[in-house]
Amino acid sequence: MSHWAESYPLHRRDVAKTLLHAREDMLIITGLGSTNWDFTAAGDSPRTFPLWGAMGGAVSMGLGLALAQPDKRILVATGDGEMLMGIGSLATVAVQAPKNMSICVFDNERYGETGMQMTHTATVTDLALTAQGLGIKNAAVIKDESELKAELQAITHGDGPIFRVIKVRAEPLDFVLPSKDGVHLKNRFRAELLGPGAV
Ligand SMILES: Cc1ncc(C[n+]2csc(CCOP(=O)(O)OP(=O)(O)O)c2C)c(N)n1
Repeated sequence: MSHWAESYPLHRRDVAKTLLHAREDMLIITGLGSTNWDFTAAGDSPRTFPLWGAMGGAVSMGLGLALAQPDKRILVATGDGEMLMGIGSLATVAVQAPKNMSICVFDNERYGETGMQMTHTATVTDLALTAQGLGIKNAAVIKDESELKAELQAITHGDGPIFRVIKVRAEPLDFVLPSKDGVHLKNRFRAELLGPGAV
């Protein structure tokens, strides 16, 4: 079993900050677990929808949003465990090919929330190659800050679907929880996107 992830240079909270800094009016779906805490720590926003459950559903939710809102840019930021659980959704993204959608997997090679058990990516599984095999040709791995900087424009404005695995350090961090009120989270997102009449 590989423990290399404990010394990967990228820290997930910094990655979330960098992506938020570049977001402009991008809509962001975060997967349950650490990406929720990362994006809340970096700056909660009504244009961010944190999933509290539905493990494996983040990409499907982002795809629905991307198809319904073709003029808006959509980012799904989720964990490797969450992505592995919903891996089939990438095949549907590939077939639908939304130009306005990017997916960033924060890959710490661990199931963080449940105690840092190793996921498949700690050993032999390569999510970027998997995405390519499922039909998302623009898929790659980001391993350090210079690669992240170089990829920001593609993630925020490039021709989707874009899939990036961001290798982040496996590190235990404080929980920074978004609101647990799902109705509130849904309503604030809908109001931000569609106006107050949508709630
Ligand atoms: C269907 C389902 N199975 C298991 C869980 C328990 N669970 C919650 S978060 C999580 C791990 C998430 O791991 P990952 O997506 O890699 O996130 P990170 O390591 O970044 O926190 C698990 C197993 C769940 N919420 N739902």
